Amino acid sequence: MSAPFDLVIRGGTVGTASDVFSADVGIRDGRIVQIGEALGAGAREIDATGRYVLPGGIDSHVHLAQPSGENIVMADDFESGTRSALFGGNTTVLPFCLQQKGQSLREALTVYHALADGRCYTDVSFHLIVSDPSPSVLGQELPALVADGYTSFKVFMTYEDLRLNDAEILDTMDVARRTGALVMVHCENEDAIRYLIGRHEVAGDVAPRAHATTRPVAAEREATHRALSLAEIVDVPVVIVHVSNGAAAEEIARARSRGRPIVGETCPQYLMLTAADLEGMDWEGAKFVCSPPPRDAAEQQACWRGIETGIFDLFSSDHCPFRYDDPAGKLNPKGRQSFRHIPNGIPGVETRLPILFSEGVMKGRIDLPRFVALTATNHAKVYGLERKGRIAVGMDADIAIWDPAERRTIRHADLHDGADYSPYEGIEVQGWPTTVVLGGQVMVEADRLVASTPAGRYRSRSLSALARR
Ligand code: DUC
Ligand code: ZN
Ligand code: ZN
Repeated sequence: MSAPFDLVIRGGTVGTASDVFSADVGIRDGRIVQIGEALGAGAREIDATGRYVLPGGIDSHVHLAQPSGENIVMADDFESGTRSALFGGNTTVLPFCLQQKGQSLREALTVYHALADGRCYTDVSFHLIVSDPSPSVLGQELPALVADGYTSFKVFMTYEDLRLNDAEILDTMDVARRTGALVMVHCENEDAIRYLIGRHEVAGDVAPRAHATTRPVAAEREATHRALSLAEIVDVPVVIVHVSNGAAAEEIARARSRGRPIVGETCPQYLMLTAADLEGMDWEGAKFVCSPPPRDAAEQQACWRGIETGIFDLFSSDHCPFRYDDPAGKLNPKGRQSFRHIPNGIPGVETRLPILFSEGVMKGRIDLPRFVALTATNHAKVYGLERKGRIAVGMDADIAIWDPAERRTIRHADLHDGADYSPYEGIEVQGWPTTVVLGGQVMVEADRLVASTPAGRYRSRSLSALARR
């Protein structure tokens, strides 16, 4: 008689967003089919004694193969980026599909699907970036794409070539109101930033550290307040992405106290880095240039409070990798002249989970269920991934098995992304996802990629649980 399960993960401690308990997990045809004690045999078995059996991470904010300016090349394509994500305990990532000005969203998606199909080591789904909200995009394309399972889109309040004005943001939010899609907003006031960049350049203050001083907390706080107000006026839920400081977090808390459905997201860089990191000698600070920029120790503590108290629902990497020592990366010829030409973004998809596990769970700031919620379950709920983010019968068998005793020092040499550095180099962590299972297939085992092919698939999404309220 054949074994009742394709795979049994036996004897581990299962963690969900609500509970922690000892159980075996039985998997068949890529799904979790039974959870309990002393399950029957599996064609394959993993002994998880002493380890945590958690939902595979869902990183709902990554950038892969995204066009990033003339002669600038992102360090990760879908193959290297998803491989790195997988080694970091993730089984699903949500990269952005960027609409270039004048381009249709369908054209942009055709390009991204061609880049991703057959090359991914995790499952993937796309958010759209709306940079050109023309009448046809808002009237026809976007509603049709929402119906096709592209149920979230991002708008920018900064970057000359991406920003939407308030009228355009209102019109784009109105598509969300009509379709049930979810809007994500990058909140920084572009005009204030332009003004400060001008002042710095006149003063000859062009080193990487000026990136932080030209994008102050006030520029993020004001834009966050405005985005929340616009969402309130249209009456739609909204995701405030990559929140870097306490004042912006307070805006979220205040909007919630008015009954607004708001999702808050923060990222490892706002817990682990500060603006002082941008002061490295010989342009090394370029390694930490991302937007919003890292702040100071007090803002790090404010972000931790947001994680501990529930202001933040999502902990994402905002993986946006560029090589440092590369003319197509951080040290491009113009970037060596002025901070404003240093591409914005840092790598982090592989280190997101170990950092939060070590700094959060192992140091007693959050418990294991909160870790699971922040890194997997909430992402699935917010972005409409109905069969993901939970260890429960019927769910996709996307599982990361963690060794909580494993101590590592983060070294880029041990990571798998396409960049040439990690902003977290030298940080010591305890706990690592040593085995990763995607759809019932063991992909990573004992630090080795054991999958012979990139088995990740594109996943269409339902409407957000928030929009369906
Ligand atoms: N916004 C992001 O979401 N990622 C990287 C850069 C940026 O501005
Ligand atoms: Zn952004
Ligand atoms: Zn981002």
